[in-house]
Amino acid sequence: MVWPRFLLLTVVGFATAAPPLCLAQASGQQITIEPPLVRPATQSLAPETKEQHDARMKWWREARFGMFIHFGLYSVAGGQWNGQRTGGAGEWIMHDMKIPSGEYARLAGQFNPINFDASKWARLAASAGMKYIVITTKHHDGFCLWDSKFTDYDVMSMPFKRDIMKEIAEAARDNGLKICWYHSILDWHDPDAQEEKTFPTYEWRLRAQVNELLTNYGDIGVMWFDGDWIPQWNDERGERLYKLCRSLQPDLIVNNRVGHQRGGMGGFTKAGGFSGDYATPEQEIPANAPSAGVDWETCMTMNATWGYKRDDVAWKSTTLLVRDLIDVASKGGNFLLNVGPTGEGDIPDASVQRLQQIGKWMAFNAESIYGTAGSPFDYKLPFGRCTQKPGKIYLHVFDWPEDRTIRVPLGNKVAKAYLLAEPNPPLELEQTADGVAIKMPEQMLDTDATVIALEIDGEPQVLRPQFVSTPGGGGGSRPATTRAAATTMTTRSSK
Ligand code: FHN
Repeated sequence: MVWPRFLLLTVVGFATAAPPLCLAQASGQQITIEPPLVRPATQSLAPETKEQHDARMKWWREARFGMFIHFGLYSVAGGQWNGQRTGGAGEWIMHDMKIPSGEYARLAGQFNPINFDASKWARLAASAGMKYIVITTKHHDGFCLWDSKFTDYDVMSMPFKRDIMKEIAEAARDNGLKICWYHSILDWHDPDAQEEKTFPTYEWRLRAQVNELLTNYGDIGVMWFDGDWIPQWNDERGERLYKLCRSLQPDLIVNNRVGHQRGGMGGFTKAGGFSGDYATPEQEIPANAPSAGVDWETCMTMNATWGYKRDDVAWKSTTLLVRDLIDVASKGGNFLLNVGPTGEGDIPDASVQRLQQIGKWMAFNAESIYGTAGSPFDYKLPFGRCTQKPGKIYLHVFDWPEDRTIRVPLGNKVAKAYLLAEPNPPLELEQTADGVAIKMPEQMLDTDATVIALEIDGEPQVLRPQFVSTPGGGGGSRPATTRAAATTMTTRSSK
């Protein structure tokens, strides 16, 4: 440890109340910190105009669909410990099976994902129509999947000795995808993260590692923080971390779990809380479109676990996943769909199949998802969902009408209606006082969802049809669509 430089860094870069001794003590290793590794963090961020904010959020809002990857030591365990199965999610096995930290850390010696092929993962995401990847750099168990100078609990100190963040960042870019980092504030491994007395030391290390992740791997799209519910975390620390992130990468987007006021799995930040750049519902889709201007992203598992769990075969159908993507887009949100690779580094076949099938649907229908805005109808359409673009309305038909007629309560003149996947011949349509009636072919083109495109003049003019009882209710206040929650968590009470 080179004191003068260390002191220098503390003053400029990661100013928290950390006593300088902590680093060496924690890992018992002599660490040399290379300036100029850290650029001084500006404690204040220039206020952003709406135009600047919209420009920063543009790629993300247009992307709509991303891959979430939970990969780490828990992938090696695969949901089992000493032959016992965990009742919770794979990535919570250390906590749920009360595995002593030292015992769990021995998994690191077995972490050797020989089949890990970042290009294969990135190609799969791209082939599914996904536009960005959010991968775990460090989950709650504290193990780091990149080359960190601030701990020896990382891949470079293990047999594997390959920087996973480096490889996946390159592969993502080679496949036209944005690379984004998931990073857990909760850390079961770091001794200083367990109580308030030592937490400032951990916070120093957290900021130093976030600095590495935002300095050593090129442009990062999103910092996806998690584990924000711990009692030691608060909005003051969150805002400081947010500013550090944006000072290192001004175009970066940071989720609301950087703060401490998230309202549970619903994922929206309570009024007055520090909300980062967007809300993060988990395993659920809001019943109605959140108020305009609120950016949000639902993250969802394909089975009932985020991290790999050998015996979890509760796979959702492709139809359900395609319709969840559409449902989210129809309410103006993004969909972050998860994969949990095995300890060998393979993405489970069931996930690969579903992503390839979603990719087939997107191959014909992506235009009705990317860069769209949510439905102009503030009520649920009986046949499915709706997204829009200037001059275009996309009807996503889930339920094929018995009388082969789709009725849309739209006052605009519709110039043309056609099946997005089979535009010719255009569909017959009739305009009435109640809107437009579109004649459908006999067979549903795609049972996951068949998309009809309407070319309209001007802004959508929404009529209030008979089938809507209460304004805006779309059948009254429906509960959010919740999919099987992954785990039973004790420490989640505050979430
Ligand atoms: O505890 C984590 C969980 O393991 C997983 O990472 C999800 C993904 O959003 N987030 C937390 C639960 O809210």
